[in-house]
Formats: sequence, C-alpha cells, structure tokens
Amino acid sequence: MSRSPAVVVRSDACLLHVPGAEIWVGVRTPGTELPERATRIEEVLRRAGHRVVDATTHDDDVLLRVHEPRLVEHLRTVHARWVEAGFPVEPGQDRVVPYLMPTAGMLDGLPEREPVAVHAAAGRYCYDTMTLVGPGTWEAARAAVDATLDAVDLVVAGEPLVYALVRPPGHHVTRAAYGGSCYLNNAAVAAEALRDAGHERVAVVDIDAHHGNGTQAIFYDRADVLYASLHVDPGAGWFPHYAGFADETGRGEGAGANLNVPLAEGTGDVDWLDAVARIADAVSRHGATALVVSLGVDAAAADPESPLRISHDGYETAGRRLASLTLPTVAVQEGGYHLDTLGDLVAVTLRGLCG
Ligand code: SP5
Ligand code: ZN
Repeated sequence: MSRSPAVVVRSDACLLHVPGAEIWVGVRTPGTELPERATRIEEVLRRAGHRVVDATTHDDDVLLRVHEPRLVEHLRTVHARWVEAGFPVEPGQDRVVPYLMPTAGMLDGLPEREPVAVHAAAGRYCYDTMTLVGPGTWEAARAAVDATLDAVDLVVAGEPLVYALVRPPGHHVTRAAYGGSCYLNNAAVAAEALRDAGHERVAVVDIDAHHGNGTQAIFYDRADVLYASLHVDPGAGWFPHYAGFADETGRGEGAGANLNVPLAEGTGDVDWLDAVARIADAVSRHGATALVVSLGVDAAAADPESPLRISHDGYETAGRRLASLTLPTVAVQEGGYHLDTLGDLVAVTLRGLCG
C-alpha cells in the first residue's frame, strides 16, 4: 500500500525568524537554524512531485494546552519589550538573549517571581544562550504551529501522510521553557491535536539526532501519548545533556510510555535502524492509532551538529519501517543543518514513509 505523494504544508512566515547568531560558551557564532533550510527542503520536495499547500491560521486553543500561557505570552511580547528597553542601542544587542537563569539552585525554594526587567525575564523562559529571539521569531514559530495544525487536519480528514515543513523546530521546548533553537513545540501540538480528534493513543517518534527533551517532558506523566526517541547519548556529552537517558521511562500514569535509545558517537545505519525497529515495536505495543514523526535529519553523516553517521539509505529504511505501522502520520520538521544535503534527506525519508 503506497501513500505517495505526501501532502506538504508550508508557510512563508516560517522564513521570518533569522537567528542572527548563537551565543556558544559566551562566544558569538553564526546561527545554524537558517531560513534557507526550509527553502532548500521545499525545492527538493516540489521537484519530487509532492502536493505543496500553504498553511492557514488557527486559534491558540491547542497551543495553550501544550505550553503554559505565560511562555506563549512571553514569546509574543519579549522582542518588543527588548527594543523598548533600548538593548539594540546600548549595549548593542538586537536579539533577546538571557544573561541570568533562575535555576533551582539559585532560588533554593523561593518563589519564581516574574522579574520587572526584560533581560532578567529572558532567563526565566529560555534555558540556553543559543536560542535568540529576533523581530520575526514569534511570527515564524506561531506559523509553524499553524502549519502543523493544518497537517493534523488533513490527516484527520483522511490523508495518510502529511509533512509540516516548518521552522523554527520545536522538540526541545518544555511546557514553560524554550531552547535548543526551538520556541514552540510543534510535535507536541500535533500529538495533542490528534488526541482532540479522537485518537485515544498517539505515538511521537523522534528521529532527530538530539533527544527531544521538551516533548518528553510535556507527555512524561501521561499514558495516552508515547514518546520514543533515538539520539546521540547525552551521557557522552551531547545536547541536551540533562535528559535523554535510557532510564527515563515515564512517571505516574505515564510510567512505561517513554522510551529513550541513546546511541554512541559514530553510530551508523545498522545500530540506528535496530533502534528504529525497537521503537516501531514499542509504538505497536502502545496501541497508537496515529503517529507523529519528529523528523530531524541531523543524524546524517554530513551534518555539522551531530556525530551520528546515518546515510540516505538509512533514512529511507527508517521511513519505510515506520510506514509499515500503517498509521495515519503527521511528520514535523525538526533539525538538520547541512544545507546541501538536507532536502534530499527529507525527500528520501518521506519516500520511505510513503511505504
Ligand atoms: C532542533 C535541534 O536539532 N536542535 C539542536 C540544538 C543543539 N545545539 C547544540 C549546539 C552545541 C554547540 N554547537 C556549536 C556550534 C556553534 N555554532
Ligand atoms: Zn537536532
């Protein structure tokens, strides 16, 4: 059974976020999560003959159940507040970047107040220094949510496979904190919207090279949404460092509904595809009736942001293994930073997902 071609949902507004830079160990380095990522992917998918549609707009209902309203409000307003406070002029920083994070160790049990100063508020919601907010960041992140919700609507209406070609990505965003080049959790929005549409059990399979700590956290206490991820081992020193370990299996009612498969640096197709098969089996056991794929292609050998070494064939085989679950599927773009290959990597993964 082939489900080709896939429907692709995209939005011009997703191009409005321009990271400008990442502050890495205090040093300003060029941003990697660039608008060109989306244009490159779209070019390849159009040539491959997929049906490409523009995103429409949706209200905040699902978004405000996935994230705390204070995070959404912060992201919507923080850049204007930053400009208003004069930071682009003095000291000359036009993007929102935190300088202080109110960690559990700092607060030591004190209440987490909402600070008056915008530069202090920045660290309450952003947990790293690499995820800057510029003038178009909110619009782009919100458009990615819209495109994702369109993908869900199309799947609910009977399309077997819909791909949300979105950026910025989302899987590192928790209920109330963003980071890792992500601002709003698109995959979590997709899973929640599929639940609303009547799918009582949903699985999120995350094949991005990095662990999706945000998606894991959002569903960690829930039995209805399985989160399963294969990723470079955080215990070997890789982002997100504090989550993604094999012993994180869910909590309370969510016990058993979280599966992490951390992989050694240098892992290639054979071991990576073994992990994909393990995860696909877990999705079957979970009894999911719909699937969300967090489709990052940064595990590819050529990608500069991860040490995994997956080939194009590996990605296609992974797609085919997930297609064999024969579940209605929403694929959501996550990472992937090697501009010359990421379009083809997404295309072959979708070809595999078509079955
Ligand atoms: C969605 C996604 O793939 N996010 C990945 C975030 C991981 N970023 C970790 C960056 C670690 C430092 N990289 C140095 C490059 C400096 N530009
Ligand atoms: Zn990644």
